Amino acid sequence: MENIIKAIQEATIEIKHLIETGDTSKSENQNSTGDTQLKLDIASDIIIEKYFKELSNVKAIISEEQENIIPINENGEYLIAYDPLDGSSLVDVNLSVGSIYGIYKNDFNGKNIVASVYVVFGPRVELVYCDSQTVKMYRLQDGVFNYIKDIKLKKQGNLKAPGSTQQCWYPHHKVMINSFFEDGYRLRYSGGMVPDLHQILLKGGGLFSYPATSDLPKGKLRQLFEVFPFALTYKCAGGGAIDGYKELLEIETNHIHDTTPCFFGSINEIQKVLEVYKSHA
Ligand code: AHM
Ligand code: MG
Repeated sequence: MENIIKAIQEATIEIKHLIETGDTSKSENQNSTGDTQLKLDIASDIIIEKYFKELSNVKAIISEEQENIIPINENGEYLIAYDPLDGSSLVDVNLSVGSIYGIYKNDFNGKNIVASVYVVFGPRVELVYCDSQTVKMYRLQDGVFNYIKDIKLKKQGNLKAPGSTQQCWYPHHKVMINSFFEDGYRLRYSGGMVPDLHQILLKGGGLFSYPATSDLPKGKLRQLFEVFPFALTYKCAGGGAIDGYKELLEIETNHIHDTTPCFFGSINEIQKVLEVYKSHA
């Protein structure tokens, strides 16, 4: 696993440079989900693939930006799914973005995730690594990733990051979100899941939601590249991660680009979501 983390660190340093100097315009391609790729998405995908292709303990990789699984070494132990530059459309307005990596064994599904990494590119570059036990944060300083601290969520926080198109929220979801605000929660939503989830983790807790909506009944966020890595991180930080009804890491993946509704948060907030959603099942 150490060589995978090293590869991610090296790719991160190159992607940081790309974000600082690269072209933020659109390419002419679409990814599997139908999003028009930015030139930055494609370039960061190429950087990551270059590093992972060198690793003999990696069996295969799959990127949010590519249609198919890329085999690396038949005898490798690990499978890696990654979103090279999540929230890339925020670079041109200079908001934070991130990379997300899920490391799996045997098969690409929630039950088989063994580690996760995300990187936040903000005023500082921070890398958060979860090995299924602890959640450790590192900061890039003078070209080196220095350990900063372990991350633990409180049982309850006061931040709320409510994603998706509000016009398409189901009535019970709308009532639930309003009730969080009536209870004193403060709105924190940038449109980049990496910085939004990082903020909730570091400020002690709260709730991030990207629900099922009338326009996207299966949500928007992709299971393998975005949802499962953060589900593992939140669980190991002492919080919860559900699709509204059950644990995210227990849901079935039928296709590598499947999406799911998702809620990540401190355990009290996750409990409240379960109560509201169960009463509308
Ligand atoms: P992307 O992978 O195309 O960048 O989309 C993922 C992003 C997440 O970072 C964020 O939480 C979500 O899309 C925001 O979507 P919305 O604007 O619909 O709330
Ligand atoms: Mg993404």
